[in-house]
Amino acid sequence: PYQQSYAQRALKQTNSTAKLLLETMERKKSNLAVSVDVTKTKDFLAIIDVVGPFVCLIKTHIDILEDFKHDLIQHLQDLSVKHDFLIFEDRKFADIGNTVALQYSSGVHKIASWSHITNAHPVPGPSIIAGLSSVGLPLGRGLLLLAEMSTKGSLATGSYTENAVRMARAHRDFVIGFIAQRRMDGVGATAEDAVEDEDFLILTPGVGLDTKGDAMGQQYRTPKEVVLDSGCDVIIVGRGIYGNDPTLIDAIAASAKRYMAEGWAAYLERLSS
Ligand code: UP6
Repeated sequence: PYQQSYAQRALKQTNSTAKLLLETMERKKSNLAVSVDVTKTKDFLAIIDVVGPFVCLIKTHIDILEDFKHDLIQHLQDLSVKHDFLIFEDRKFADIGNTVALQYSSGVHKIASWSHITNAHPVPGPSIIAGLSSVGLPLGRGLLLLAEMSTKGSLATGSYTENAVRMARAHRDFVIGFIAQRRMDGVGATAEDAVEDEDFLILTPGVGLDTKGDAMGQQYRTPKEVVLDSGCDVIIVGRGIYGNDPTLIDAIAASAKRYMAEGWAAYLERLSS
């Protein structure tokens, strides 16, 4: 997969959301996801409308909106159609199967009803996938496992990461890939596993062009390091695009364009390397 095009890889995906994401990346020539971590609905929708043309995916933390009302979801879905991107609620589920199924389907946010992709920590073991897939699989959704994190001192390393990949390998109908910092194809595989054609999508946060990190343990690498050197598929960028002022709309658009160009150039260089 490192040297195959997104279009080639789309053809082989069995999960419809994974296929749609890869097709969208190819169509829009973008491997950029913007993480819209703002607290006001007005800023949230304004940012999405302005970065929409440059992204394959919008990543949300829906629970940080202080004025959330359910009609926001319709606006988000309208923007997703208008600009042709998928939606990823970065919920980071981490509980027992029964609880995560309820958190995913119900509550104030009803995530499964609108989010193409969500994610989970593998820490509870395979039952978390069973719980989430009981809700998401009938809806054609996809799940990412957090195999690694971008933060300093992350505990998701070594055998934890390997076991996350094994858990995903056993649930390929629903698990489409990982939040991770590098490719995971074949990681932790034994001689009996048929992993030659394995293709997990790797979505990577901790991407920034102008700084190396923040004051709370975040660590940034460039799109080139992430896509070309580490073989990741989607770059996830938050503050690198909107900084600390979500109202500077023109600067946000310019910045999204810049990250889109950097991410795509790194991908093209990877294909020809
Ligand atoms: N995120 C990480 N690192 C991870 C997993 N998730 O940063 O390992 C998420 C954060 C945030 C976004 O929750 O929404 O990616 C990164 O934002 P930033 O670009 O502003 O640092």
